[in-house]
Order: sequence, then structure tokens, then C-alpha cells
Amino acid sequence: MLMEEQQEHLFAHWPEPGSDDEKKKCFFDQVEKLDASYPGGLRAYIHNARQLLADSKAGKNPFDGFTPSVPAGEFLSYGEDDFVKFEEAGVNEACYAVFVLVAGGLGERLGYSGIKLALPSETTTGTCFLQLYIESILALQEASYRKNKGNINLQIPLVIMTSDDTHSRTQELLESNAYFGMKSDQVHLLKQEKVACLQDNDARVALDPSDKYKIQTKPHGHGDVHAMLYSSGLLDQWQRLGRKWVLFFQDTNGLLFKAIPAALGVSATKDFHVNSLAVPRKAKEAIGGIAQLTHSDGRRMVINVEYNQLDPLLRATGHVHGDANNETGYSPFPGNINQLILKLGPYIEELSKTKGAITEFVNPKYKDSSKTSFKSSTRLECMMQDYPRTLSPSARVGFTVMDTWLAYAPVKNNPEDAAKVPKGNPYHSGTSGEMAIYRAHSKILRKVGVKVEDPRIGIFNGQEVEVWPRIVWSPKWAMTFSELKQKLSGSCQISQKSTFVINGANIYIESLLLDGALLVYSVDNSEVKLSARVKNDGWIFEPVNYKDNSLPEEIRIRGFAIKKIDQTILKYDQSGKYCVDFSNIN
Ligand code: UGB
Repeated sequence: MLMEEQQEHLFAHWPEPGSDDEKKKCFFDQVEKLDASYPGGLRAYIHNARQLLADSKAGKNPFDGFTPSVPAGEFLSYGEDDFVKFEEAGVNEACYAVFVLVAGGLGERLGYSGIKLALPSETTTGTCFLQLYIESILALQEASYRKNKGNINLQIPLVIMTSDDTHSRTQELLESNAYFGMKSDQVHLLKQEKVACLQDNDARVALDPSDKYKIQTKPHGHGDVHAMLYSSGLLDQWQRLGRKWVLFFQDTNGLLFKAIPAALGVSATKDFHVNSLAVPRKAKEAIGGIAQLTHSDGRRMVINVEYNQLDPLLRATGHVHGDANNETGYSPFPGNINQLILKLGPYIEELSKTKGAITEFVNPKYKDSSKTSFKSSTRLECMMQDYPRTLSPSARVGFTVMDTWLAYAPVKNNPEDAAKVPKGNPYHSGTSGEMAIYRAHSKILRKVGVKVEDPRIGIFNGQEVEVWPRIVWSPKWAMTFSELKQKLSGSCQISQKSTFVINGANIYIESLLLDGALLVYSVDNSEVKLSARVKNDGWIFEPVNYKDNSLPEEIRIRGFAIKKIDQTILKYDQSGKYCVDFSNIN
């Protein structure tokens, strides 16, 4: 097969039989693996690559002939009536959901040597992303059980797509933490394989520069998740068990679950087959825009269009200003944050046609304008958000836009790159990701009437950020606006220098005056009614130099460490009812 596909260069350097035979066998083992893990095998991969490389050389735009327009979607504002209504609908529906986390990326841009799921989402409690995600799913499961009055008791499954780069460390993280409270059979790991690299426009497969008996491979992208789910058999299993929704999400967004219940409610209420979560996006901001594309031949799709394609496409179709802000100050094309909610039935129907194959692309870095040779090998890639590209125009594809402060704060960029981000644009760094969690919690509490003092400005790792009070609660304390309103009453006030941690399902704050650090913990079968007036020296941020190798990487990438000077800890570790009136202020 390789010879038929003009890949004889792979063997050109092979010595006579009898030399390096073991290595030659390993080569064919790898070929077999690459062949088995691509829909249609290695031959199909090479054919697809030839076509895409020819298109790329010819400068062909995949969206040629399409006209963009703004699709229909839902715009929600935290705490408003619609938001609350959709949140309630979402919690109701959550017991029919399954979650799929794509976590095969190593995060080279972040410059962190561990897996991103193990990174603390914030350092006040040290909760890592995977723990935050799992605890959020469990809290949603519990909330859905209560909402359905105990009639439906389904465990929400979690699938994690890993890769060779992340698989064993993800498994270890789960096992060494007792799956963060999930049942071990509730979690499924699917490992994606890499694809062969290509050395030229004829799609000749590249050998590994460090081993001439090995094909060089690189990740194929998060789009693999659809083919992996299809071949795993999980989709049919879920359908038999009455599941309805598949929610896809990424590895480092500490805010995502603030938006999930309402977005799921939108999917259920509007019967969306595909619902993309989005945030307001400034024109030309480096984030894909969600657009409806209509072709003169009748094809129509609602799809993420990368920002560098959207502006030229608009200009080519009569929009003289290209991608421009409208009267709201934002582009009419909302920004894709790559969290998708798919309706299971139509998803299975579509995958039975495509087997999960997703439209691929290639992005070679050419040596010069003749486009005849590459600076380094390339490979085909695919993205999970390209799933709607093959759907029929009648598919119900929409989006839900929420405020960025509520829904989106990924951790992707290393300190040096983040510090170079033009002013006003998001850093998407370890520093901004953590600060965004405090900001979101502070703003959410303000919406339920808590007086939270304004933030101060801080500079860490060369990034200017708002430093709000360090307010963190465990997902089981409150997932939704209504739950939050039940948990907080009376007069509550929190100063900027404060740290406030709440961990427990049934902690009711009846009044609060906080100027310092207060940590409240309770076991789930206890009920705590708390009035507290607390003042102490609290916890402070100490700036650190990210180049200081004596510090842990987790701290260096944020540019600060928390110094715990003083705190008040209220801990209820026995079941029972507690009515507490605590004060250390005279
Ligand atoms: N991932 C995999 O599981 N496998 C892979 O092969 C590659 C990645 P990145 P990216 O949030 O603003 C996405 O690298 O791809 C996982 C959207 O495409 O963090 O540059 C990986 O572990 C883009 O449209 O992001 O950009 C991680 O969980 C935009 O929405 C996830 O895939 C952008 O995210 C994303 O990988 C964004």
C-alpha cells in the first residue's frame, strides 16, 4: 500500500535483510496502528492530504461561494428572568446529560510541564481543574435529582479524551484522588492517536528526524472526539439509558459551569440539535466567530469561522467594513468558546453517516511564496466545533451568548506571551484565569445583594488585572442563581482584602461582615445557619518572579503566591444542625 501511494522514500535507506530487522518490524507495527486509527486507513489519510495540500497551494478558501450572516441565538444576562428560567430548565434536564472533556492537548503555549487538568484553577483552595469539573458535574447531578423530586436518579457520565501526552497522568490524577468523588465506572477515558506528518505537497509521509525507522507523528486535533465516541459504542449505550444531551468542553475554563445550566436549558427549550456557547466578541478579536454561511447552491450551515477568515469573507461578500462592531460595541458575530451541547438523537443519526469523520484542514508553513516546500513537516488537523459542517440545512443549530466574566477564562498562554497581549485584550493566562474566578464570584454575589467592595488593580507577571476579594465556593454549595438566593439572606458585606471560602452543601449565610479571611466548612449531612462578623489580617498576594526556578511551576505561571497571615476557620464535621452567631469584632 505504501509503495502504491508513492511512499518508497520511507524504505530508501533500509539495509539488506538481516540488518535492523527488529526496527523494521517496529516500523510496520506503527504503520498498522496509524492505518487502524484513521477512518478509511492510512491510504485515505494520504489521499485527503494530497487534496488539501493542493487546495492550500492554490490558495483555495474552504468558504468560497458562501455568504455570512448572523444566525439566531439566545443572549442571556446573569440573574435576569430569562437566565433564571433557562437555568431551572437546564437543571431539570441535567440528569439526561453526559459530559465529554477533550484533554489530549499538552498546552505547549502555556509552558507548563504537567497536564493542564492538574493545574489549580485558583490557589486560594488549590482545587485543580479536573476536581472543579467533577465536583460541578456531581453538584449538577444532585441538583437535578432534587429538582426531579427524586424520581430520576441517573449518574451523569464523564468521558475524557486523552492522548499519549496526557493519558497516564490523567489516569493517575483520577486514581490518586478517588476520582474526586465520582464512581470510577462513571468516568471513561478514550485515548486519541496521533497522525502521520507530511513532508511535501505530494503528501509524502515524514520520518522522525531522531529515528529513521519511525514515522513522525503529531496530534490530529480535538475533532477526533467525534470518531472516538462513535467507535467506543458509548453513544448507543447512552441512548438506551434515555440520555438526551452530550456536552463537550475544554481543559482549563474555570468559569464554564456557571454557564452550563442555563445553556442546557436553552438547548432543551429551543430543541437545539447543536448549541455553541459564545461570548460577546470585539470585531477582529482573535477568537472564532459564529456565523451562518449560505451558498448560492442552497447549502447552509451555522459554524465557527476563524477570525482571520471571517473578515476577508465579509469583505468579499459586499460588507465594505468587513468584521466591524455594531451599535452594541461588539461584532454581530459572537465569539466561539468551544463548549458545545449536542442533542444525542440527531448526533447519533449524523455519526452513523459520517462515522465521526470531521472536515479536516492543513496549515503548512511554506518556505517561500512558490509554496513548493515546507519549513517543517505538517499534518492534517480537525476541530470538534466543525461538527455542524456536514449537517443538513434543516438541522437546528444555534448559540447561547453569555457575559465573558461569567463564562470564559481559559488558561492557555505563558507569562511572556500574555504580557505582550495588546492592552484591553484578554491575557488567557494562569494569572487572569485565577483572577477571573474571584471576579465572577464577586459579581455573582453582588447580583444577589451582597455588598462586595470594588477591586484594586494588581500587576503580576507583567499583566494588569483586577483583584477582587478571593471568594470561592464549592459547586455543591450553589450551582444556580436560585440556589444562591436560598443560601444568602440578611445584610452581607465583604471588603476587597477579604478571602471567603465556603465548602459544604447546606451552609446558610444569614448575615456577614467580612474584612479578612473566613473559611467555612461543613459535612453534607449537617445544616449550618451562620451570622458572622469577622476581621483579621487575612491572606495577601505576594508577587513572585516567574523566572524563579526555586518556586513551583503552578505559582510561577501566576506571578503571585498567597501568604496566609491570619484567618478564621469555622468547621462543622459532625452531622447536626448548627445555628452560629460568630463575631471577633467588638
Ligand atoms: N485537545 C485535544 O484533546 N486534542 C488535541 O489534539 C488538541 C487539543 P487548545 P485551540 O478556547 O478560545 C480552541 O489548544 O485548539 C484539547 C478552539 O479550536 O487549548 O487552539 C485540549 O486539551 C478555538 O476555536 O485550543 O482552540 C483543550 O482542552 C477557540 O474556541 C482543547 O482541545 C479556543 O479553543 C482546546 O485546545 C478557545
